[in-house]
This record gives sequence, structure tokens and C-alpha cells, in this order.
Amino acid sequence: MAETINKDAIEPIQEETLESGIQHVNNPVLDLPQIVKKYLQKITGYVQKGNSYVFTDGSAAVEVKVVSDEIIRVRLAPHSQFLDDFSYAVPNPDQHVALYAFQEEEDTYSVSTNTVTCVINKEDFLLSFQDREGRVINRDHTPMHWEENPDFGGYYVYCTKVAEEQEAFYGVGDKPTHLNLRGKRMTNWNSDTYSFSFDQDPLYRSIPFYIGLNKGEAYGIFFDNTFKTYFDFAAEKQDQTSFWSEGGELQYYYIHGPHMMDVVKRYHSITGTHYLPPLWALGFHQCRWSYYPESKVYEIANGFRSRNIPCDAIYLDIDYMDGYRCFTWNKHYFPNPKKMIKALSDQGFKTVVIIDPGIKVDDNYWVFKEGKENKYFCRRGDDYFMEGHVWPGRCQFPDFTNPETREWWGGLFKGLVDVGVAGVWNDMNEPAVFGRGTFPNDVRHNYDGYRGSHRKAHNVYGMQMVRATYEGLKKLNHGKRPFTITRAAYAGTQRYSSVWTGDNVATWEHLRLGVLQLQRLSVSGMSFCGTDIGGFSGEPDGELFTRWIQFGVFSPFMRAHSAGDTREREPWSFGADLEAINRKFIELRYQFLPYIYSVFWEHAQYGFPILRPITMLEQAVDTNIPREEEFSFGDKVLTSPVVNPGQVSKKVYLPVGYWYHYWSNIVLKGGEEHEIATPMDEIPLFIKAGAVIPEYPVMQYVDLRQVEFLKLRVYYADVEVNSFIYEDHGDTFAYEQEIYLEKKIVLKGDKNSLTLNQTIDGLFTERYETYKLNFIGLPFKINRILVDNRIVEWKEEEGFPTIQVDKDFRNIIVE
Ligand code: MIG
Repeated sequence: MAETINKDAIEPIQEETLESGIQHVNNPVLDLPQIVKKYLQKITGYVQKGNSYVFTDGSAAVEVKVVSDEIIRVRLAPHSQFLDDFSYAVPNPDQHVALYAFQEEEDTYSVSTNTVTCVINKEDFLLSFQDREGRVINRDHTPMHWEENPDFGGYYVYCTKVAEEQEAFYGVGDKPTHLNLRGKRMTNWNSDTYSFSFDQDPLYRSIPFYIGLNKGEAYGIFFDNTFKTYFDFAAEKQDQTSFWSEGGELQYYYIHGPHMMDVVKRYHSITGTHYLPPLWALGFHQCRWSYYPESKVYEIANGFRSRNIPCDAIYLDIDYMDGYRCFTWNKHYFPNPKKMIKALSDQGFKTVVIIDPGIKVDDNYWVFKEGKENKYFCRRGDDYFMEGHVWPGRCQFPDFTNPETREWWGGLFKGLVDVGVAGVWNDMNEPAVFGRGTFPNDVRHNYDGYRGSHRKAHNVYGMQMVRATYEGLKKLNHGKRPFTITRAAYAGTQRYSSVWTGDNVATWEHLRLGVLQLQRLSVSGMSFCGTDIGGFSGEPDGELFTRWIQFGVFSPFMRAHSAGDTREREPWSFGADLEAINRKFIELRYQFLPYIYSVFWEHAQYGFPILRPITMLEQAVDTNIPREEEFSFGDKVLTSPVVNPGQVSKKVYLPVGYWYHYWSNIVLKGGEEHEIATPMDEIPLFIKAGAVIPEYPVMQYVDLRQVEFLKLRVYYADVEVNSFIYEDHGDTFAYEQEIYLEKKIVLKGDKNSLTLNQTIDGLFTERYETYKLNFIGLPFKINRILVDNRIVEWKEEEGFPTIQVDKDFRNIIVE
């Protein structure tokens, strides 16, 4: 809660006698207004400017602006002075052309689009949002209000909505708690939270966006405010949901549903999605604090290749640097980085390095010198440099909210890119400072020319750091897609980076927390996310590590990582039996890669979240609300990771429809729970009936040349189901010029036949010529198979009728 203002604190001012001997009576203070919360009053008028309507009560003003058919933005200006319309999260609030209408009735004004109406009550200034049928989806409980902030200027700003009796709440980033946030109060203030615990708040990221779900209908609220913000989901008062901030503007977007999926898509339409990652970024990554010296890195690389455990990337944590100075190498541990990275690359490994924001104060260090000369470092209120201790010792910190600083920072990666570094991991960018946690509030920031103290810039600091990193790499990468990871984030960071959930712990509870956090991040717009597989601190036993690898296969970002003071932690560190299981699951990740890549395309292109909680799949079913462990990856693959030791079976709810149990290909009926066996080498894993799942052969690392044909696993269903397969170069931006293929396969089955129709869009050419199709679950005996009207032979392979056909087939009939 904001520090409350004590109304009685205004002390009577004493008469003073100045040295001159003249008696002064101070200015009369009797009518100095007390600082109290102020609420909007009765509306006295409005003005229209295009798609924006500004209503006033004679003193304060509220802007209601149509952003798109489904999105309306609301802003409050306590003294009718709106702040600059600038946002790091929403680069362009004017991008959508929309139809809208305005109406005045006796008691109300209304601003409507084709799908949503914002009704504003004249008498009390309450806002509500209604759908086309006039049903109220979301409404104010109390008029918007504010309280002056005499210490910093501006206002604490508040919005209080009605929380409906049954309403559930989702989103808000990485909160390590139940999926449904009802009954919780939380804070957004990026924090370095080593070994966080269940329910701890805040953590590393600030995503002030939530989804309300009431009686099967969903909507979203995005409170675009970078100051310390708070959300109360019917915690303090059962019938109210509030959000407020310590500064900035009360500005939020109402995002219409009614489908949760659409709410997330629309949130992405204003804040952006993650670009298509390089394919190798979706493979398995091995990390540790730290692998050094060089010989250790080779040992790890050989460890993977000699055991045939696939891996695409090895990470170098802070010890690769010279005294933790960013953009330098410890020449003792890594005498020839270029040679090492080349040798790793020859074995199919990409090298990813860590970069922190703290720059060592050292006049013999070129990065410090450049930053100092060009005034790129943050300064305190009284112009002292912002100094604090982090790994390198005394440090100064670039102001990443300054576009010139970002440009400079982006260029610093040249040396790393030149020696072959393929990806960059941004850590400590909350920003974290030893001892005091983060920067003090008086630190000043450029804020892209809009200026602000750290109160305003804190939550975007990490976002702007990784943005500088991404933009720099994009320029230096010769057309290859960058790969970045960040720990801190604000809404919109998904445009520049993936995220990991920070310093978790090697416990079963944390494995379960990871299952919750990744689902939550995904519905909060940060779909490209992962946990430290195995747990960062502490020691997992082999069982926990293997269960975590299994969850990792269905984590959008799959990386094992561990703290420096722990025992060795590679997939082979827990004995031969578990090594074999870990291998099997990492191989599974590589087999699923073309499917995973297609799901990333759906995210990048259309804004679909990658992980989808069961409630999102079936939001009308109230009994789904407490379910937290089943989720789908894309729309065809569903899992429920094992998160308990010694577990031999698990109850899994499957959404309505039919699902193939992946390991046995037995078909199960959805809309109910099933008890699924969970031996160490299986987790509950299901494929939606009717799906066509593309599959790669097991590769030791991503290398498209190895694909001689694309395997399609065709799962029979007696309904019509669409599947999409996306393909492109895998690492360039040519897809932005339509150099890709989007293939749509429509499957349709009945009692004694199955039809597949393929349509292909785009200009890419695959390296392979054929598909190999496995028909799984056919309920009839095959009489003949026609491919584009010609009869083809089939044979049994892996127990399924199998055909090999031209990749450009249009129509297949199995009957
Ligand atoms: O103060 O770089 O979350 O992943 O290994 C600890 C060392 C700094 C924190 C990161 C962790 C990383 C570690 N870092």
C-alpha cells in the first residue's frame, strides 16, 4: 500500500524573526487544501477528437479512446492535464482503424464499437463495459480516484472495479502462486528474489495485465503504468478488484473477450509478440554457473556428443569475463574464445553468454571509459553517479531508457558476435544491487526523452536493457535471428526476448511452481519462457531432475541450469538408468520440434499463447478453475507433468473430445478425469484426436540438412480437424518477406474412411521431397489408399500403416 498521507501533518507555521529584524507573518495557510483521496464527480461535459472522447466533471478529465473493435483505452487526468502519451509497452496505440459510435442518453454517454460499448454514467462518472447484447462484462465499483503525492509530485491513482461473486482472475506475469488470483493482493516491482518461495511477491517481472473470467466470459485489463503498481483481486473486499499505482497515469486498456484466448491475442495485438526464434533456441540448452575453463566446456560438449544426448547450446555464466567486466574475456580460462566457439560450433553447439548491467568503475576499462565520456550512466537526484556493488565490485549502470545509450550498448556486442557468440543472456537487470536491492528512487532516467525518476523507470529498466541487446544483435547478426533471455521484464518485453523464472530451488514444490509460473507467463503475454531445469539452488535427486527434464520438454524454453555451489548437474549425472530416460525425453523434444516451431509461428504471427491452462481450453466449465497442472502446448498436445516424488499414477482431466495417450496410442474420452500411469519413463502426454503432428528424426542438434523426409503422425478422428505446419530457413528474417511455408492439413474421418487435404501458402522450399505418414488409430481395415487420385502401396512401420508421398500432395483418401 502507498504510504498514507497524514492529514494532520501540516504543522502550524510559526512566525519567524529574520536577522534583519523585520517581522514576517508567513503566508496564510488556512485554506491550504488538505490532502485527501479525491473522486470523480458528476459529469459536466465532453469533447470529441476523432476516436477519443474526453469527459470532465469540471476539474478532472477522463479520456475514453477506441483502440480497436475490441479494445478501449481509459485515462484519467486529475486536473485535466493528461501526461505525455508515451508507452514502452504499447509502441503505437493508434494502429487499429475501428468503427465507433457515440450516444448521449438522459443518464449516460456511450462510446461503442461493433463488439463493445463503454457506458459512462453522468451522475457518478462510473464506467462499465458491455457486450453487444448489453450484458455488463466489467464495471467500476467506485469512481476513479487519486491522491496527491506531495513528496514526488503527481498522484497515487486508483481504480476499483466490481468483483463478481464467481469471478476468477488470471495473468500478472510470474507470480509464484495459484493460477486463479482471486483473494490475492500483489505488487509489481522488479526484484532479485533468489530462492523465492510459494506466494512470494513481487518477483522479477511486472506485467500489470489480468484476465477476469466470470460465468464463462472473459475480458482483460491492461494497466499500462510502469511505477510500482498493485492489484487486489477481491482480497481486501470480496466484491471489489482494485488496481493502483504510486505515480504516473491511471491508464488502462479494457480488452474484450469473451474467449480467454482472444483476450490474450488482443493483448498481443497492442504489446506485440515474440518474433520467430531461431530453431536452435528451441532445442535443449545446458547451462551452469559456470562452465570454465575452456577444457570444462569441451568436456561438457563431449559429454553430450559421446552419449548421444541432443543439445544445441552451452552457456557461459559470469566467470568467462575478466573480473566480471562485461564484453571482456578471462584470457586465463579462455585464451582463444574464437577458436573455442568455432570448435563448439563444429560439434553443433551454439554459445550463449551472460551480460549484466553493472559496469565496473575502472578507468582502464574501455566500456567504463566510453560510458563515462558519453554520459551514458545513471545519475542520482543531485547529479552524483548511481553507484552500487555487484559482481565486478563498484559499478555504474547504463541508463537503458536513453536511446543513445541503447544504441551504444547494442554496438558493444560486436566483439562477442565476431568471435561467434550466438545468444545473450541478460541477468541482474531488475536492476539488482548487492545490499540495497536496487537503485534508490531519486536516480534519474532519460525515459526516451520523457524523463523520470527510478520510481517510473525501475520496472522497464531490464526491458530496455534486453531491447538494446536484441536491437544490437539484430544489426550485428548479418540477418540471423538474435536469441536473448532476460530475467527482468515489463509488459511488451516479449518483442525482444525470452524469459526464465530466475533463481528457483531444487525441490518438488518448485517444480510444481514452475508448472504454474510458465502457464501464467504464457497467458500474460510472455510465452517464450522456461525454468531452471533441476532447480537453481540446492541439490535435486535423480528422480526430481528427470521429472523436471520431462516438464522441460513442454516448456517453451528448455534449459538446465544450476548454481555454482552445487554438484555436477548434467543429464548423465544421476546414473545410467536415469541418463537413458533423460535422453529419451530430450530426444522427444527434438522429435516434436517441427510441431513446437509451428506453435511458435502461431504465437509470433497470430498472438496465440504457447501454453494454455485447462481453464483457457474450457473456460465455460467452472470445475476446471481449480485445475492447475494440465495444460496444452499449442492446441494439439496436452500434458500434466509429474510433480511429486514416487508418483506411480496421476489423475488427469482431458477436455471434451478424444485424446490419444501418446505412449500407448489408446484413445481416451475427454470431459472427464483418467488415472494415468506415471512410471519414471512416462509422463501423462496426449495428442488431440484428428491432429497431424509433424516429427523430425532424432538429431543431436538442430540441423535441417539431416531431414530426409518429414514424418507426419496422423491421429484418426471421426470429425474434421485442422493442423498447421510451419517451415522456413530456421534462422533468418526472410520469413518476413513470405519466405516460409504455412501448410494446412484438414483431416476428416468417418466410420470407414479418412481424408486429408493439404493447402500450402508461402514461398519457401523445403530440403526434403517426401512425407512419411503413419496412420494411427484407424478403426477400419484399409482397402486402398489414394494420393491425388492414384492408388499407392502401404506397409506396416512401427505398427502403423505407413505411406511415403510427395510433400506437395493435395488429397489423400484412406478407405
Ligand atoms: O547473483 O550469474 O539468476 O541464473 O547463474 C547471482 C550468476 C547472479 C543470478 C541468475 C543466475 C546466474 C547467477 N546470477
